[in-house]
Amino acid sequence: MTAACLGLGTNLGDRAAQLAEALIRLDAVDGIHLIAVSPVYRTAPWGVEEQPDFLNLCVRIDTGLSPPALLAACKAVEAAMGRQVRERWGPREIDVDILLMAGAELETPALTLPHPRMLQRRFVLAPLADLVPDWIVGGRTVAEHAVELGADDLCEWDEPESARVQALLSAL
Ligand code: GSY
Repeated sequence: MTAACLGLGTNLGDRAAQLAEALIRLDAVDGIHLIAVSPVYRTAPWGVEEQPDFLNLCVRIDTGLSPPALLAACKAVEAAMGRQVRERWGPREIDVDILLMAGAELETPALTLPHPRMLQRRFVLAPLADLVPDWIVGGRTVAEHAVELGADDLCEWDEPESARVQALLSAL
């Protein structure tokens, strides 16, 4: 089993319900076991500014899957939830990204690990620092990266939506 972290985001529809559904679908995959889920953050859209705010969270898993197989599982969850192909950086029903896999550094056309842009995005680092503050990426802890990135856009704990996700997950 390998420890890994995924980042989830959504800014269309019932966002908390979609985060919970994605987590339930991931946990149902053979070879993926949910270990811990971060709080939910309400975050300013990155990339294209004229779109609704996102809800983001990170999840820690144990997995027996290889990186390409885990990527395929993440894409299958997105497809099963009806994710539409829209403009790059545009709105989306659900996004499931692999951020980190313990001991894995790779660069292929389909997948780069650690995630190549995770250290520049507060919507990734804030929930990730809640989940695995001591994990080392690029020679520093996740918590250190989060502090260094600073706070200049909306990225705040959404208590009601965190509670909704937790309640929906209690079905697990
Ligand atoms: O890269 C993931 C999708 N995405 C997000 C996101 O999840 N959260 C925020 N705040 N902005 C985003 N822009 C894109 S694209």
